[in-house]
Amino acid sequence: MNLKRLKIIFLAACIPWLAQAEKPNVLLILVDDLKPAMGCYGDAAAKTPHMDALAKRGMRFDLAYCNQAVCAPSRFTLMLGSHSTSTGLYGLGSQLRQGVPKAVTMPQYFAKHGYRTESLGKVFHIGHGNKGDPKSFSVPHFHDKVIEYLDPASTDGGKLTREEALFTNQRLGQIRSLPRGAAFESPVAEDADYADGRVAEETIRRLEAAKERRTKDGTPFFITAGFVRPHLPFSAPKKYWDMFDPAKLPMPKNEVFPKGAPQVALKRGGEIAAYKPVPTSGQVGETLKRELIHGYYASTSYADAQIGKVTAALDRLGLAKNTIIVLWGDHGWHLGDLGIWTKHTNFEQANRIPILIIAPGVTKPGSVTKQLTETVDIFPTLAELAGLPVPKGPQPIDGVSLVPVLMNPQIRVRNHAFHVYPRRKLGRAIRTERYRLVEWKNHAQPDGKIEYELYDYQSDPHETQNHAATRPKVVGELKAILAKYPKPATRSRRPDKGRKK
Ligand SMILES: [Ca+2]
Repeated sequence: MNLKRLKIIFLAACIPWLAQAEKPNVLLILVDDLKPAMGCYGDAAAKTPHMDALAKRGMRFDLAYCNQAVCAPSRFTLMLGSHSTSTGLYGLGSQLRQGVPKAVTMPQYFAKHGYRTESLGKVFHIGHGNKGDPKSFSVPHFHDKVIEYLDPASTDGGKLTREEALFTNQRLGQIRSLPRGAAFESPVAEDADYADGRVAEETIRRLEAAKERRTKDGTPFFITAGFVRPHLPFSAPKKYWDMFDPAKLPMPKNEVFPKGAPQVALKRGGEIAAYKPVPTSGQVGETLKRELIHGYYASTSYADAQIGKVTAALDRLGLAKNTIIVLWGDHGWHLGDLGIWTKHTNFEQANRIPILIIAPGVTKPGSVTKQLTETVDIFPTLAELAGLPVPKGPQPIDGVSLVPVLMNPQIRVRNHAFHVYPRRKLGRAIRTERYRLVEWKNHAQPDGKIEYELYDYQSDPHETQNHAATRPKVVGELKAILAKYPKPATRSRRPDKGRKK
């Protein structure tokens, strides 16, 4: 008997639904721009009781990283199990079916194996020329807004704002002629006055229908629910803002770039400056800084409350015992640390993400692992948990299954995480438990200058210093890991002129 067969028998013994040949359901919860600013990750300021409760039910991944810190590419890596360096899908306007026409996405793969797949809210990035991927789902996508305002003052009295236009594929060639919308608003409002409340309500209706279907004909479900806060603008009902005393929120401690970091790695302004009253230079004053941080925490609590409604419905319907739940943030967020706001960097705060996995009968409640994890690992992990064959693409599958780790948090299936961010050069990063190496290289100019960053999270957790010049041995070891990665795919063309968001 070979090892693979033994492993299947072992797994079948461990996972009740494999033994009974009964497929588990999957509920994938995506949260836009959510860094681990959550109680369960030790953030004392955060108020996230529902996500904390999820962490208590399964496994928390403490060293989880996105593969690229921007919405659309990050979601492609999740849905394909492929790095953007394998597909060329680096941009907000990158088109999945142009770049990888025959790709079989994770939900498509589950559908091929008898699942009914559904999607609600922000799943694939829609906007900047992108329209989602109908092939991935059994039924039409339930679409709702990302950029949303209730207060007319936020939109110059109801005008179409730049970000609203970008996220709804309107006036894409004339974005600069449109007014900026507000960075935040806090009206007295009901949860369902904003998209996340409506997405939660519809997800609950879908779960109810899925339960009936499962009882009637045994069809398992794969439902992906995408929540948009804490993505900007921080539009959330006042009651969530009122949960915080802004004077007590943590302010950034280090607001300067790391010493010795190459220019190409750095960022000022960008997305944050697309919202008023942020100065167009992107400089954020002290009062505004506190308001933005307040908005991020309030928006996170609002999203958390919607997630709580969905998980309560799962329990009420008796689905929790055979439903795998994954909670994932699409990338991290700079809250003024290093003087940077939003994402789009290769630094720790933009790339570290929350991942929670609850696999009934596999994960122990309240377990925690320091296994380095990437977004691309979720596809092969869910496939194995569901007893499906190992996904083979046709797109390159860069992820590894985390099932051994789910069964034992001490086990290691990889020794680093890989992520990238493209600027004038492509920044490819290797994150180990202790270090991060970033290589900035223009692959179209092999003789061009290559620049390196090295951060040591043991001695310098806040990235105050680039150690690349003084630690050649460590740089050499990490470069050797990077050298094993294939040559990065060239960028798939962007059909529009939308900016990075
Ligand atoms: Ca995002």
